[in-house]
Amino acid sequence: LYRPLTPEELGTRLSAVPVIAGRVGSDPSRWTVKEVGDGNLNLVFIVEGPQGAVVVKQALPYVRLVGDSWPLPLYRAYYENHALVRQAERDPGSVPEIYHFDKVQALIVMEYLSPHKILRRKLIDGEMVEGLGGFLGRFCARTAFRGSELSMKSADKKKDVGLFSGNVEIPAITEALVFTDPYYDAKMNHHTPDLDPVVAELRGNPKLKARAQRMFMKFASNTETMLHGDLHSGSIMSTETESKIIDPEFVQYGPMGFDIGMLVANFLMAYFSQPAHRDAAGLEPYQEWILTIIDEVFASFETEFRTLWENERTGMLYPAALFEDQGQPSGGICEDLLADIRTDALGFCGIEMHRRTLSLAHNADFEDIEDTQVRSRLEARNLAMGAELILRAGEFGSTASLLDLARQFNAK
Ligand code: SR1
Ligand code: MG
Repeated sequence: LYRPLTPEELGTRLSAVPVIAGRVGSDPSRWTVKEVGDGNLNLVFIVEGPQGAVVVKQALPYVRLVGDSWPLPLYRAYYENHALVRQAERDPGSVPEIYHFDKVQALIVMEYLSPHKILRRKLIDGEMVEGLGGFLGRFCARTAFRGSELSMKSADKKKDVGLFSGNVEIPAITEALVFTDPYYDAKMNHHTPDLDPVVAELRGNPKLKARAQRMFMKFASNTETMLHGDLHSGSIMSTETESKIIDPEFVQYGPMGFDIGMLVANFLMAYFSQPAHRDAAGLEPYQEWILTIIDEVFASFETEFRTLWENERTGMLYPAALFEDQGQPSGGICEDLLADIRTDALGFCGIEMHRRTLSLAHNADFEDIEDTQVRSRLEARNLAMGAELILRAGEFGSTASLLDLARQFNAK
């Protein structure tokens, strides 16, 4: 019954869906349909008509990046839809509005974000986004806190963990491509040739691999909260003043530091790749702007988390009665938890920085650099900082020390 859509057939096949007809117009012969998916997995169509536009995202039964030799279940759209519903509840306005979900066709019809552009592209093009760090930090804090037993009733949380545990093959991608493949000569890996000596050094470091495996264990075995699961700059769409989070199909329950760690890694990769994208005059101010975003992400995450801790601690964890009733403020305990989340985040951050240069799925920040000597020089800085973060994750109590380390590697 499932059939992938084509731009030619989409009008005929979806004209009877009331919400599409209502938003785009009832006569499909007046619709224009473009397939614009440039991600690794799905089809994405923009459907425009006399009354407006919607986006139709449809899962393919295989990994688009690789082809039908790598099958992938369609049910991931079901989990993505559930994730979007929860994110909209936990951080209203942060994700596109969902209009319709069709389980059999594995498709989601959602708000067309315009004039938004994928953030990764904006970062490559040197564009700034107002309020970006604050928005992202608050999203990570709200979804982390409100998706955990700090806020949820234990029974609801357990039910939800059960629901999402059916999403097996998608986390398996992260388990292989993010946590395992970068650290050995896996079949689908590829890297810029000049990096060979750097890669050999990383893969020859047992301490580094053991730390990465420890982070992997936390990712695989810890169900603290519902994660976005793939929060990179390709999963964010922005205008000059507004941002939205898209694409939570890698949703799973996992450690609170994972999303923020991935996010920061993608800003660091944007930072390290800049010398290939900017002329000398614009380079330093733009790189420094990227670092301010990282600072704002951590600052707003922590501020928002503290506010939620004070006002919304309605779950079974850290009940106020255990502390305040005995005249013992719980603020210090929240700070300890935030410090643990930051340490985890920086470990995950280093691993994401490695996998985007060593494993299967790279990113345009580096891949768009045609001169492979320039690319490998910048990627080497990224790999070296990633290794420091994995090995010394607990040593960056202040974001300033993290940003200084980035500046040091950038100057090498
Ligand atoms: C085979 S999928 C490769 C990558 O694309 C997604 O965006 C995830 O980041 C995944 O690791
Ligand atoms: Mg994606």
